[in-house]
Amino acid sequence: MAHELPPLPYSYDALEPTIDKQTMTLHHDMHHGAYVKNLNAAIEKHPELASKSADELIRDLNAVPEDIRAAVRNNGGGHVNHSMFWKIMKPKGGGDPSGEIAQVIQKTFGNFNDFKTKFNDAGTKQFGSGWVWLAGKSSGEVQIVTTPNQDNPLSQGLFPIFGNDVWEHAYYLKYNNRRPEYLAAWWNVLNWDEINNRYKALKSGKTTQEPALAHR
Ligand code: MN3
Repeated sequence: MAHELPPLPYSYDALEPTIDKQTMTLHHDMHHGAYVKNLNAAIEKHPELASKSADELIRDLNAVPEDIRAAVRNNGGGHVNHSMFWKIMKPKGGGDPSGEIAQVIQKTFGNFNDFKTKFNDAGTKQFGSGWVWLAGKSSGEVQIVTTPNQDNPLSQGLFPIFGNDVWEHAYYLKYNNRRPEYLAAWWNVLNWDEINNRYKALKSGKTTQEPALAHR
């Protein structure tokens, strides 16, 4: 069975006005669609990897044969990153964080506003294409990290609790070159329930079985 593009869990216009319908359509169908297609094309050359989830593949890139390693890193990463991204957003989302993640943010960063400022600042400074994340260790400790291209914290031994896509394809149609404006608006569509599910998965050590993660 090949890797599959997961359907968007809401309609293409559901995140308006924060993220416009055309951006969502292109981003999901074309960009994420291409990562899935290219990942499958790479795996076809090494059928022994067919049973591995995309998470497993990018968690241990050194175990991937060299001739497809870059393709798996970019497209497997793209698949995992975007599968997370659609789910950690929702219509009428946003507001203050709730549950355990709210406590962790307060403990680590002092308060939610300071955390948002640091996260947005890191996303603004990520040169070129990439992602900004809240990533965690299995101990439950969290930190803000950025990754270039479609790299994922899993490849550095950290778990991606949630992240924002700062590739221009994620915001350019509506925000043009104003990345900080997109970063600031994005908090209005966050799905804190899903983010709490991901944090619980991290702490319980069930991150490879967690259905919130991208599987085939
Ligand atoms: Mn993207």
